[in-house]
Amino acid sequence: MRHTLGRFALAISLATASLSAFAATDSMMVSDCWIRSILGDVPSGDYFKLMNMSGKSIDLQSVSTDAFGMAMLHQTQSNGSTSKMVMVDKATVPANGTLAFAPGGYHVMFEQAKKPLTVGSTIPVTFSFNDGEKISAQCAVKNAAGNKGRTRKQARQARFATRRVACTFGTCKKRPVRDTVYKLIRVFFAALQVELNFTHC
Ligand SMILES: [Cu+2]
Repeated sequence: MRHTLGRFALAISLATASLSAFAATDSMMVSDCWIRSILGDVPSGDYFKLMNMSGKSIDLQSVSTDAFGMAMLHQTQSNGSTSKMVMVDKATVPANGTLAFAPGGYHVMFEQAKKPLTVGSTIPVTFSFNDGEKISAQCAVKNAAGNKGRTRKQARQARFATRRVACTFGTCKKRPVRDTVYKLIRVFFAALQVELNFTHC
């Protein structure tokens, strides 16, 4: 009973801390799940955290959703300067440990979207484990930059706008060198019209 209460308290505190949805069985919890929406027919990455609350290691074997025709477990492996993506048939979550699916590491690749993704919406995703358990979690659709609606550029502009307001009221820290450098960088990229491209992983 005490164990169950502790687990409940843990789940509540985690949910409060991250303000994000989670779903769990007795032994496993899925949290912070999000799907990267990329325009066009580019595969979408799915990222989340797994927490194994049991004394045995558990393998994530597959992930599925009605929103996509295909889902694969991938791992980005890098050796020095190059990195490549390999398909894996499982990802092991250590006993009483966690495993993060995150850009640059383990990720799920969704392909063949049934309909265009809407940033800000959620998609139900089912996670299947080798102990026979399945967990259904709601995954937030975010844009390529990994936030709920702003592009990287918009987020940066918002930060600058906040700072401008603070400076108007004389409450911002003076940082003339950094501001000049940022301005030069902005002018440089604006001149080049550089657009950052993202891949699903
Ligand atoms: Cu991949």
